[in-house]
Amino acid sequence: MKKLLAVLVVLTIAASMAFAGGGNQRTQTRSGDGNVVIGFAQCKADESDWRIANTFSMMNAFNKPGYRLIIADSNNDAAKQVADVQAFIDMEVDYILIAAVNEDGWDTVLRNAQRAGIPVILVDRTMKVDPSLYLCWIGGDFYGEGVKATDWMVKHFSSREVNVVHLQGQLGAGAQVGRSRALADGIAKHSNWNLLAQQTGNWGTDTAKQVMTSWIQQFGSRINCVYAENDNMALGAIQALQEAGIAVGGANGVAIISFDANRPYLQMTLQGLINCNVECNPLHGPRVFEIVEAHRRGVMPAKEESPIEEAFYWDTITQAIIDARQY
Ligand code: GZL
Repeated sequence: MKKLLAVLVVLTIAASMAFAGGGNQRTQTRSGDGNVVIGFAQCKADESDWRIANTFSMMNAFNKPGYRLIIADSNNDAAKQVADVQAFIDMEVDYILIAAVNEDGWDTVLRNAQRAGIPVILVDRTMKVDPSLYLCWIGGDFYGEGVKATDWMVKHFSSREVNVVHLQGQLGAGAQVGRSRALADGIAKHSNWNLLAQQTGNWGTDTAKQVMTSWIQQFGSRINCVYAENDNMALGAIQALQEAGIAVGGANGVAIISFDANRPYLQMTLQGLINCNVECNPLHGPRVFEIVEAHRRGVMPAKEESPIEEAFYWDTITQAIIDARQY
């Protein structure tokens, strides 16, 4: 899958049937072939199961007559991603979509896009810039997702001592910033919550497993909660605990909190290996396509938009719930 994705990302998606546009300014396109050219700056197309679903959602949504989607994969290199966006400006694409590796460092290049008259849409990840520099943002409420998780911790642990270790996403990514802040606020509010350790697992299973293994050596059975900022890192933590012979999940094992709620990990929630899995919807493609289509007809989108997201719990999830999921 990852190899296939890597190949596909290099290819530009061109359903190059000429778009016989007429009408007002926005129906005109800049490319010589009449296609609406979309430059998508993706952070790292295969950084996680979530990101793979997100990349395919975008590719499928823009695989339509009259559109050409060009994906630039920054491999989670923030400086390269800014350069990718500048390259899209120089190519005079019609729209730029960005899933930002990092919240910071975007002012200059977004001003360049604005001067070039190219609308910018933020997909998934937030940025710390003046909102006038982009058309709109669509993504999850990352702080709200974190609060769903800490609310579950209150219910599960009530007044018992909580010794939590925190596997963070890539530092500076909007999702990491929001989810981490929610845990920090929870720890500040509850005197029986102790943060034993905190480190990035860069959204990946292998890195998370290494980090968790070192924490098990350091803290052993004192750890009774893992706050993992995505499914892939939760899996790494579970693997490390199981290899150390430590009980995972359920009512009495080390409590596992995860984010994304991709189907394979909801299966693990049903098995009780993950206690609380907070959804973050990766399927932004169709909505972003709608926003572009409407904008070309002169319709301005809302500045911010977040899909409805749920949380799933080991003691209430069912197979029917999982089977009904889209991803
Ligand atoms: C969330 C997204 C995060 C996912 C990770 O919106 O930015 O990036 O939680 C993904 O799985 O890699």
